[in-house]
Amino acid sequence: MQGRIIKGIGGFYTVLLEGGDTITCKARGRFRNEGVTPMVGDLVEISLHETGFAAMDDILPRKNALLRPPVSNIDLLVIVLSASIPKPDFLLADKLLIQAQTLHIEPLLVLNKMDTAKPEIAEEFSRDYAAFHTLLASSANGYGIDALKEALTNRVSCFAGQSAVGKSSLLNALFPELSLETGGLAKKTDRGKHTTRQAELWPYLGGAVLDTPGFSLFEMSELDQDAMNASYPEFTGVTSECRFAGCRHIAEPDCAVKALLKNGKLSQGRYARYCEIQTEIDEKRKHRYD
Ligand SMILES: Nc1nc2c(ncn2[C@@H]2O[C@H](COP(=O)(O)OP(=O)(O)OP(=O)(O)O)[C@@H](O)[C@H]2O)c(=O)[nH]1
Ligand SMILES: [Mg+2]
Ligand SMILES: [Zn+2]
Repeated sequence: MQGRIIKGIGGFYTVLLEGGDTITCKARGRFRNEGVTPMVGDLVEISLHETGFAAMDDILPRKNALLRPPVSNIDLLVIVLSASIPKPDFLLADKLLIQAQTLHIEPLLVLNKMDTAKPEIAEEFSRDYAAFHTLLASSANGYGIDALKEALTNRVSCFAGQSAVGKSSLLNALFPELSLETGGLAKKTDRGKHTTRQAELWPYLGGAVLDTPGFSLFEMSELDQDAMNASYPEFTGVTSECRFAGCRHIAEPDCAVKALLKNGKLSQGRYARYCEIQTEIDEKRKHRYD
């Protein structure tokens, strides 16, 4: 039988089978010998024994694997931002978009807390992310929840974004029976800690969702310019017109990306943050072997 690992605790794995049943099983000893650790998200082959015991026999090839949280085979990255408090961290959103692109995960940007939205934030969001799939929502009054449900159907999705934007609250709005722990801002700034800790996939509408504590997929220093270009749909079709091959679109002359900016076809904010990310990547590269 085939299924997907949705939870792993102390060497026991909960596997979701086609049809919606779950079964608990142990990984075969050979995984340990081969240095393979099953991950939440893995598609696995399992066998049932007469004793009622189930064993995990094989792990199917992974489409992608995230470092933290350790999960695999993610189809959709739901990047949640807040339209009021906390002020949206657009730089983090841009970094997550780059990471999603690099890992072949489709991104969906959700601006939550629309019930208390500052109009200028909603405007900036819509302008900066016009090239992406976006959604306005409020877990408090249910606005946008049906559209979010539709986006999640039949996919394995991961919720990411800064603390207190309402990731767990959106999940609670999607699954009223879940009642995930949510936290007020005051509680969080006390200890600067995230409310959400463990990694677990929740079966949902033919797919599954994951609420993630902090998020770091890989070292950005490993990115090359082609990967950067591919992460900015705004650049599509123009980077080949830059004078220099491998143009980084910062200080180079005759740069087609800077021409986009001049013509108002690329947002000032997106470009400023792009430059900031490039600088950060350079810094990381420099200190790589420190
Ligand atoms: N006004 C309003 N408040 C919301 C909304 N969604 C969440 N909140 C509040 O925002 C606070 C943080 O929500 P959480 O769901 O815990 O945020 P989170 O993103 O899961 O935070 P971490 O788990 O720390 O990463 C809570 O006090 C929620 O009640 C919303 O749509 N509107
Ligand atoms: Mg949470
Ligand atoms: Zn350029």
